[in-house]
Amino acid sequence: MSFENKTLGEFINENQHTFKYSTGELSNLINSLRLAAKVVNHEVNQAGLVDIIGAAGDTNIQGEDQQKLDVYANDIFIKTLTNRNIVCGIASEEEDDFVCINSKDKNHQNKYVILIDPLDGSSNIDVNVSVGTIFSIYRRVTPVGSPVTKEDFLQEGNKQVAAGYIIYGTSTMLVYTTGHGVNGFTLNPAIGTFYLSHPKMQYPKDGNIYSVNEGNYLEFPEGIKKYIKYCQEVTEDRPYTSRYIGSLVSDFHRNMIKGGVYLYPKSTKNPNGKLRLLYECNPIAFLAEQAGGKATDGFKRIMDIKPTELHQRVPIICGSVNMVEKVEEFMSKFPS
Ligand code: AHM
Ligand code: MG
Repeated sequence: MSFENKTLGEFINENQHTFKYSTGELSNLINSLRLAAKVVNHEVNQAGLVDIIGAAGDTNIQGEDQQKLDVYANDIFIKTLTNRNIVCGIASEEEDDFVCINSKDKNHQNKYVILIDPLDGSSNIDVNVSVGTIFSIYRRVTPVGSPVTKEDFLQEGNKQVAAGYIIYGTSTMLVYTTGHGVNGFTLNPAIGTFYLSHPKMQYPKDGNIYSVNEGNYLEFPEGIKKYIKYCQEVTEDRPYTSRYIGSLVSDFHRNMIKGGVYLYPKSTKNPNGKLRLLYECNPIAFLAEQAGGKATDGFKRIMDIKPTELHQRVPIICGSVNMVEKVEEFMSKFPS
């Protein structure tokens, strides 16, 4: 990656005309996410300095309380988007209810709502494993100028206008789609600029990686158990390799580059799976499809599920088309 690569800012400007309703508002929104990502990245990268700067719950040298990183990330994303007056509502994994912005200003014209998981996989932070931010953006369905309602957030994933994630890993990347393919940008931390490093990302049609928490094996439905055994069978092109970080963004990112399938199925303990439809599964499904992959709950397309709750959970299987379809084959033969 060099200075010859396009920057994220340049890319956003150049592609603004491809948005269906081009007013610059969505570009501003993505620009704000870029800014918040850099702030959160800075903090995540200090997490290892916990012995020096103090752990969450401690008081730092300025007498401020040290926040847990997921709470910190939530504050940064909400403040950045609120202060820039860029969306009319935000829903977050960290907030019980959605946040309405500009509810008292009848003249506000903001059209977009955002749903966000500010720091997914945060249990991995203490052990220096990658975490991520996931976001999903919709046009509001209630009239512009009025306070947002639940209806604006409970939209099917197929209505998303943009979605993406930021991965705080060995390098920090912002990967997003506005419905015209998936592009990945890597942060050059020395100068604080994201450069286009992964243009037009594509899921390989096939792969040999399966990613699932096999500790839950005995609680999985029969179809998933049979699929896992299929992955382990010795044939010409199997056994597949098992890779599970336990950080959705990282597992998804690796599988998109190398080819693989990620599964968080239902289990007897979690009858609806664990992951949240609106700010985890839908944005991941949009990215998967835009990269030529697939995302289902084992039977139907994730993006066609009609949401009923802000924090609703659904089972998810996503990744390389042929691998996801193989899982669906097992699920239809052994549905319970
Ligand atoms: P979180 O939103 O509480 O961080 O949980 C989501 C994470 C995903 O990143 C990851 O894929 C999954 O939970 C791992 O769950 P498990 O530990 O049950 O395998
Ligand atoms: Mg999460």
